[in-house]
Amino acid sequence: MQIVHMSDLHVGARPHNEKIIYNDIIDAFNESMDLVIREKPDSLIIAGDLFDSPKPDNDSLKIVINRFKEVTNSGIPIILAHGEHDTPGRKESTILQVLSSAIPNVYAPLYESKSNEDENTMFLNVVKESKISLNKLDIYVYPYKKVNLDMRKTLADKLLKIYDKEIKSSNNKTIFVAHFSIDPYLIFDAVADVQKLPNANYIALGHIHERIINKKDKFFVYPGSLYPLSISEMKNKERGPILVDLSGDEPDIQELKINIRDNLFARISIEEEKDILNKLRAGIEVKMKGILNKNKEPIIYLDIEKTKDVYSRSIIQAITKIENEFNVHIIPELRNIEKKESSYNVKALNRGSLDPFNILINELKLSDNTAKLLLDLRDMALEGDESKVIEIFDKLSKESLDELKRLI
Ligand SMILES: [Mn+2]
Repeated sequence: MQIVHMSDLHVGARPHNEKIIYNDIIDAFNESMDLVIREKPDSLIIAGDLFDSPKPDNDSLKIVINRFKEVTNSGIPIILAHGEHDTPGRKESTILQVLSSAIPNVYAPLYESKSNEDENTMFLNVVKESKISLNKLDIYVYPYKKVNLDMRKTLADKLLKIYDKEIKSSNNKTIFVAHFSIDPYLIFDAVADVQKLPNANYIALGHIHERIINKKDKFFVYPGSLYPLSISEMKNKERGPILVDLSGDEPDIQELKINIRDNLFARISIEEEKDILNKLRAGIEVKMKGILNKNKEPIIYLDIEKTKDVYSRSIIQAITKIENEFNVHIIPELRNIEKKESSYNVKALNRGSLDPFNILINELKLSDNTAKLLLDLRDMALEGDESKVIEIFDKLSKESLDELKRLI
């Protein structure tokens, strides 16, 4: 008897508005579904955050529906737990319930309380209705409620005891599925401590984006995020679905691997315009030595500290050059050195077809000089440098007045 356990896929996420990561996450999802179909487990369990949003974009939705149909058509039922990201804030049907209505053998239990039941009856019903029985396997899906932490703690205190009781009374193999943190693994939003987890044969968790495999006392697993969604998630090297064999006394797990590109982090400091290229090159070169996946161009999150004499735009232009030189994708974050006390970040500028320099020249037919002055004006205004702003205004009125009048 085998199941596949996944969590925190975050399909539809587009961190830093990067299309490359959006596509990567979809690739990671597709690759995982290929593995699931290949392994043919008795069920696929997703312990929350299948989607990054309660209203995913249509492309994400279409891909998930098509792949889920393939999975269920090959005889693998899918059990979905609601997560923080794919549960809507207000009372309405969830996207997971929509999937469950649309595709046979997709389950997404979420208890809706009835007005006439007392509290104890309700808790009992929550637990009973969260149970999915599939061929000698009882799966219990803990409900995710979008309420504040104190309320979720109170709920967990009551529900986990009832789950434990119910699970003990089962004659089948049991799986408990939940999307929450537990103390001491992630304290800040833990709903209970680890001892409170019910005594199921296997506990399929989600929410913590780091991979945790615990075999002592209670057997539980956090598969971790399928793809690194931020710099803090990069240290996780193991990514992919968890294959769990429940035939023996103890679950036997196998970590299936998917092939994602490297996500790295580098930090550089630029003090003068003339150093931009060399500093970028040096910063990237060091990181390129540590690349594990040689087949896919890596993503490098580049934290750039700069003095205010260095224009953001000059850095962004140089980055495009460095990306081609090293075959990397850089996600820049710019900060001014002088302004450490304020947390103000100079956001990276748009590149490619939306490059504002190109727009000013090609669309508005401005000269290079005027376009440069206007962008400098924008940069200096963003960076709050009043004296530079006045200086640029002065230049514009001397050198570009005729051009600008033409635009009015
Ligand atoms: Mn998540």
